Amino acid sequence: MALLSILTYPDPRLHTVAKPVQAVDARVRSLVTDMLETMYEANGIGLAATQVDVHERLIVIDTSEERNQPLVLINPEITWASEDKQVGDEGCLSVPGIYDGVERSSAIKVRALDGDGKSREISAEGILAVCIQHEMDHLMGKVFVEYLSPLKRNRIKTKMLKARRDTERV
Ligand code: GNR
Ligand code: NI
Repeated sequence: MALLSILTYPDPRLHTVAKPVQAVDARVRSLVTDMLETMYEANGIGLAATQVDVHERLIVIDTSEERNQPLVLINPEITWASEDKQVGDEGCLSVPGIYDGVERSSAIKVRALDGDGKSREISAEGILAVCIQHEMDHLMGKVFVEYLSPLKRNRIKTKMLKARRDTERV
């Protein structure tokens, strides 16, 4: 097990488009373990491989209150998305301290391989649907702040760069 470091916006590597996972082998299972550990340690409800600088289509999620229901989605594809949309406040481990509204489909169906390499289709609504859409955006190189106005996004960018400078000065 190992904690992985999480890239922070505006790191250009966050805009990399991930490639499919070729095989759910020992390397991938070990990455899943490390990503789950990193997500739990950071108190996040999801983590995409992109955020730990691995550009493969793999995400881990746990939206349970008890933090004991890990969900592993490998090569996820949305097979259905509701026309009905909802705006909800989002945050991101790669954009710490920033929360703002993003419009997403209220319900989705997703086909993906699980941690054992078995194909599954899951239906999601509520925070799980939001989280899956947020994570799948990461795999496409998209960070949620890109849905905000250019003004807000630039303020966030400046704030993040300043925070980075401040920590580097210590
Ligand atoms: O921990 C997280 N919380 C969250 C809250 C609302 C909408 C999306 C998320 S995902 C985020 C973890 C993260 O950055 N995943 O990429
Ligand atoms: Ni995120």
